[in-house]
Amino acid sequence: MTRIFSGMQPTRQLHLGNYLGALRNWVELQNSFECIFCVVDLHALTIDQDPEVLRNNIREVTAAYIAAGIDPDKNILFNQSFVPGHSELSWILSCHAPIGWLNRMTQFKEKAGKQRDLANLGLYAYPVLMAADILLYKATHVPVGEDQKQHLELARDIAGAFNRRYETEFFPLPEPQILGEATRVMSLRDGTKKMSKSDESEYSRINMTDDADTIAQKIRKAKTDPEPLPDTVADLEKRPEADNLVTIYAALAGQTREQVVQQFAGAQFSGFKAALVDLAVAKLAPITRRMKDLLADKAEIDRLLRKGGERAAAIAEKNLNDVKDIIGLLRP
Ligand code: AQP
Repeated sequence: MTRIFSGMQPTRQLHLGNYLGALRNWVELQNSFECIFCVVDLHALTIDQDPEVLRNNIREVTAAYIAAGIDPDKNILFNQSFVPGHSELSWILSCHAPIGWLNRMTQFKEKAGKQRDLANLGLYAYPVLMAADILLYKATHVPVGEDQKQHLELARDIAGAFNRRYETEFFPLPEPQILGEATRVMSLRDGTKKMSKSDESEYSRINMTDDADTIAQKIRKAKTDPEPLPDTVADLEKRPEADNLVTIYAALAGQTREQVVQQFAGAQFSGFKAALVDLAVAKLAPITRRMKDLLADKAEIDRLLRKGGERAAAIAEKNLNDVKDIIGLLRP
């Protein structure tokens, strides 16, 4: 049986990378598979949070999921902290994950920076909590952007280590699903850096809540080189900013990069950017409008999260009890 699990952190606003790299693919997957979509609010605690802002961001990410097309009745949509099993399984798995495996995680190295000793333990243990999120539901597939590939490999390693230790096949080994043209959307200011919520520059990303004027301004200011668009994709190889804009266009238009390059071959970037603005606004504006409508009724968002949380908790409780039985924890 295929069961999909994926999530996003409610740390600031979602951006085009989150949308094209993950969320938009979820919308497709919900038509064919059983899906569990989570707002991973416990993960968000790995950075300092203002409680009121965090509460709002949890509702905003929920609204973004629904506005992008996730059906909260058909799928399970909930916030992670509603289901205590995530933290509990995370502890159990952390006792099966050698520190050496965690030391290899590049995201921790990047986020902790030079002052590694001052980074919090949660940031270090983040991939184990992520493994618990997935394995708590015995999910088989996890649609993510390319940046999460290493964490997914760790989740597979931990599941395998658990299965071997207890001579069981209890946990499926979850498969990453890295889908679409835009698996790694880059910063609009630096084509070698991933578009990220935590980038200091607002001009590095397009947020899902940006209005048409802001989107236009950010795309117009996006870094490019002086050359016009080439006529083959191979010629984009050493032009990361140009490559990124072509990739974004292709993903938004539902085309391949080859098709985009053929359509705009020889065009100046000023003209291409104008076409990209129109396309981005046309695709994002309806989502932004729907998000605003949804956020006007916070009680309804909370109700949907609670309903989804209760459905998630039922699956989680059964699986966690099975794990406790396997490892010898008494359930008197
Ligand atoms: N630039 C990106 N291109 C493609 N996919 C991306 N994702 C994130 N950035 C890009 C995918 O979005 C999903 C949710 O990510 P997250 O909320 O867990 O945050 P993150 O991966 O840590 O990325 P952010 O948004 O850049 O946040 P910060 O700045 O806090 O690190 C994941 O599937 C991810 O792959």
